[in-house]
Amino acid sequence: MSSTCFKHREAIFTRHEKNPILAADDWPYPINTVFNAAATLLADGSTLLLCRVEDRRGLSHLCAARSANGVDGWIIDPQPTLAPNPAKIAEEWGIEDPRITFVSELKKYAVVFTSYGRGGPGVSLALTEDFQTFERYGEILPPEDKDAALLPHRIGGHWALIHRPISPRGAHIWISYSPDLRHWGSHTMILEARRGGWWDAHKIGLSPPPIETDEGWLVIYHGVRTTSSGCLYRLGLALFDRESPELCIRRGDCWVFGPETPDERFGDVANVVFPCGQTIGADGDTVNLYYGAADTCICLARGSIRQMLDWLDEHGRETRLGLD
Ligand code: BMA
Repeated sequence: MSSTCFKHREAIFTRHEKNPILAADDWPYPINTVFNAAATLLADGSTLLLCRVEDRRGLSHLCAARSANGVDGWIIDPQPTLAPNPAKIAEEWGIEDPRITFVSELKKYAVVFTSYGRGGPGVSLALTEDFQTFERYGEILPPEDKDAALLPHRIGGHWALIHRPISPRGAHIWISYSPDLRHWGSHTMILEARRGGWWDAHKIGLSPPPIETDEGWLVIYHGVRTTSSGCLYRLGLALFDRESPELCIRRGDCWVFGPETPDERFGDVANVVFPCGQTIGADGDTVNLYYGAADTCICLARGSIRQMLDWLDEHGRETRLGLD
């Protein structure tokens, strides 16, 4: 084995002592659970989480929670902020797992989320300036596809979307390009689920939107291990070329974060950590990672971009599609 990450002891992410930072009891209206939140910093420096809220029918919508420090004092919208569109069959069973990207060219936030209908999960897009009114583009990539986020600027003149279609080749991470955010092509697989006993065998997906660094796009992705008592969702790291994000430069062999605490181990879906958003601290290095715990509540863990890049330098390796 070429990687030595099994010798690595320092933690990449540190859990916040106030976890869980948001749960169903905090909600201003009756819900079942709140988890898998997108995150962004607003112009005034406050944090907005766009949370996946599951109602007591089992269907999800998105609801905004705002906080000055990103940890507590959340002010939660009194009703759903973005609800499934009743006119769209693709959203019949709800909308889930948003990712937010601020697009400076448009001066708007792009919210990419999973729309869930009888065709399966697909990728939908809405643009907003204020998280009050939304310009809905509908389903931009058909089922079965999810775990998508837009890159914050064009690459070679085209918008770029990372996503996770299910194809006969499996559940791998892809990138697609578009001239107008509506028509998508140049579909390219960029990171493959491994096979066999690996922690990220058979099913992987993008977690929060990629972080742009001088060394490339830093990607936190989830891997799913199927066991005889259910699935285990854990997180790994990979780095992609800044100008050609379809090229994976390095990928870690070991996971860097997984379910450990009771909040993460027990809930509606046990043994799940599932981040859909992060904010970057004023130092330009601290990552505030917001993750759903056991599909039941929202937790926060902190990491460092520099430390993740160093870890990939030391423990990551080049990967070749189809060969791992
Ligand atoms: C995935 C998504 C997530 C969920 C996870 C664990 O497929 O649906 O929303 O957190 O499963 O249930």
